[in-house]
Amino acid sequence: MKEQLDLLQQKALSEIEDTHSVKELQQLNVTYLGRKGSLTNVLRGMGQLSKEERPVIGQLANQVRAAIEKAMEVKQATLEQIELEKQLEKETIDITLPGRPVNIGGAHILTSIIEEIEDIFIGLGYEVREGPEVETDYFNFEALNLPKGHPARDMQDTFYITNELLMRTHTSPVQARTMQALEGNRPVRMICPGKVYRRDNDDATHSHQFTQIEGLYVDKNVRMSDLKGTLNTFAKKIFGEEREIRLRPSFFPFTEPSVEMDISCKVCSGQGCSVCKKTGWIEILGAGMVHPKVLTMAGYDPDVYTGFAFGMGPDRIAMLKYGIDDIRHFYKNDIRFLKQFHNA
Ligand code: FA5
Repeated sequence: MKEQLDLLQQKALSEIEDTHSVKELQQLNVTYLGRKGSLTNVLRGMGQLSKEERPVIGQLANQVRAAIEKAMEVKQATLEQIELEKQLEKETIDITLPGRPVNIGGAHILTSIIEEIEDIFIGLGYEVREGPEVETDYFNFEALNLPKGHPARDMQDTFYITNELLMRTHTSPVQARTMQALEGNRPVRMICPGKVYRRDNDDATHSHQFTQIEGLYVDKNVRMSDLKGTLNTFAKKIFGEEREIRLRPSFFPFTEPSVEMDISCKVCSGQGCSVCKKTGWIEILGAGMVHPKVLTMAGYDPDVYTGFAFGMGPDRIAMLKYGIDDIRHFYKNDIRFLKQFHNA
């Protein structure tokens, strides 16, 4: 029986040594030490032993059990360590791999140009105001000296929502709103950027939805020369010192006299080319002295206060500044186009 136990120990230790996984080791534990395992099997023959032999073999069996258990413990620790190392190796992050590129967004070109224009006018002492895009017929037209049925309403083909509500066709209603809010007794110096809507057919220079920036300066003794000086300063700041401006007589029902402002063509420096249609000049805004009727309707006394107003199209200004040949690029959201101006 002693040989049997020695043999069992040798076999068990060698098999333990050869195992490659914790699972195999657990199986060996059952095979050798389990209730129906090899060691239990050998000990079943103890009954046939003499009284003297029994404690000797019993002690030996305990030593064999302890040796097998110890070997299993050591092997288990080794196998667990190996498995841990394998897992760590599998989960290692290769910090030398290049990272995935992150797409960084940027302001839309129209947002950038509007902010640039805002900065210029803030520098001249103007405040920035906002007005609603869904506007009343009263503020969009009537308060601007365009009563119902006035032929000049046709100059701006309108999207009506109801008879009294419409999508504003220009930012000029904010003039009337601002003056009314100030109750006719305080000077005004404000600009108002925002979206406007017209039933224009889309082409290279027209969009049915575009942006405008309104400007309004009302105080005592505001003159046409102040308007010219302001627009000249603005044009040189936005387009460069070498650019010239030209004011042409025009008509708007809410200003008298009215003008349109042209800027000397950047492409041909005023010589005449296809961009400026051979004239050397390109129109960017409408302006004029606020009509006395508009001042009166807003509560300002035209014998005390005078003022000028202007309305420009940032879309057209951005096109001129950056040489963009089609206004529709601004609204297509093609990232390849927009990306070019992220640092503009
Ligand atoms: C007006 O809208 C007047 N409210 C401007 C004004 C304000 C005059 C205050 C006097 C005093 P006009 O329709 O010309 O005017 O438009 C002004 C500017 O908006 C134009 O010079 C042009 O730059 C731009 N614009 C007009 N229509 C379109 C369009 N369909 N697409 C893109 N830009 C346009």
